[in-house]
Amino acid sequence: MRSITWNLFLGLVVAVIASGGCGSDSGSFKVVLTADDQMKFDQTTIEVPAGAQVSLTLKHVGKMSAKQMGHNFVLLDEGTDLNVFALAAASAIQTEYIPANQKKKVIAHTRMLGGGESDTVVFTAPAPGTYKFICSFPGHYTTMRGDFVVG
Ligand SMILES: [Cu+2]
Repeated sequence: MRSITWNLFLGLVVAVIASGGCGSDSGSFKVVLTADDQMKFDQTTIEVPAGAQVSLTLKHVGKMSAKQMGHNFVLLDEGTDLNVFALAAASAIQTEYIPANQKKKVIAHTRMLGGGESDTVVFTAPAPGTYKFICSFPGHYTTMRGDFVVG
């Protein structure tokens, strides 16, 4: 019983350290974004300082598999036509819905995740401006999109 309590306590400490939210430490700016089985990100605006090294973690907090309800985070360059990108992405199943012919438009992206999974991508924030991020799983970008503001 005692060890169960202790393990629970340790688990909590780890969870608190791991959760983070938005914040910065030693040069890297941490962002934690979640996605769920309702085809939604928990944030539609992400703000980061210009020039920051961004460490962005996407957590799929749902239960569905990557085949049914896969989610990723794809940050697109300014001026990217979302409809054109998403259409190309929809047929890029071999490359986790990152289309090879649109790769130049991708600033950073995570893996495609199923429920319970997470992935972190580290990248340097692009020039100040407002960029779009989406989930490139077929059909998801209509609800899973937001502004990535570098300021
Ligand atoms: Cu998705």
